[in-house]
Amino acid sequence: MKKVITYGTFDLFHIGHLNMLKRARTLGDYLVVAVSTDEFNTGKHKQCVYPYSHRARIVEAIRFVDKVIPEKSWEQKVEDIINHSIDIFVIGNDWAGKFDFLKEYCEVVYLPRTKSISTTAIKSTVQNGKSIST
Ligand code: C2G
Repeated sequence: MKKVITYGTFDLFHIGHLNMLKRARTLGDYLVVAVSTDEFNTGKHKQCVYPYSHRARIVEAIRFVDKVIPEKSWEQKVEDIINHSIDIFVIGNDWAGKFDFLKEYCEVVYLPRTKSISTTAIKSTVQNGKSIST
């Protein structure tokens, strides 16, 4: 069984998140998603709309997500990869190169982001009373 892991905040869950999780899952047979805790997001200077418990439960409800764990620190990735016997680490190419040090432990794959959607864009779209285009 090929196990995949990915990390993220997944606030205001949107199609960009879904595309990433689906593509990550299709690289293997089992997908672990580490969702950033509220405390960790403070360190990322990210103020979430949804609290961790909501973000984790939404991700957990996705058919092709097999396990959700909390992301509490930048340093936990190596331990997660070892503890969960991960074969592939996947994340968006906005992080390209940042996690190459994990190549010692597993395959590292950076996938293109979904264009023209982001949590930030959603927030401003809602504030302006507009809607997201397809
Ligand atoms: N993503 C995407 N397309 C978008 C928006 C996000 O493919 N339009 C991907 C990101 O590249 C990332 C995942 O969805 O792989 C989650 O994105 P965020 O919730 O913004 O997570 P981030 O802040 O990048 O946290 O330790 C790593 C960090 O926790 C990653």
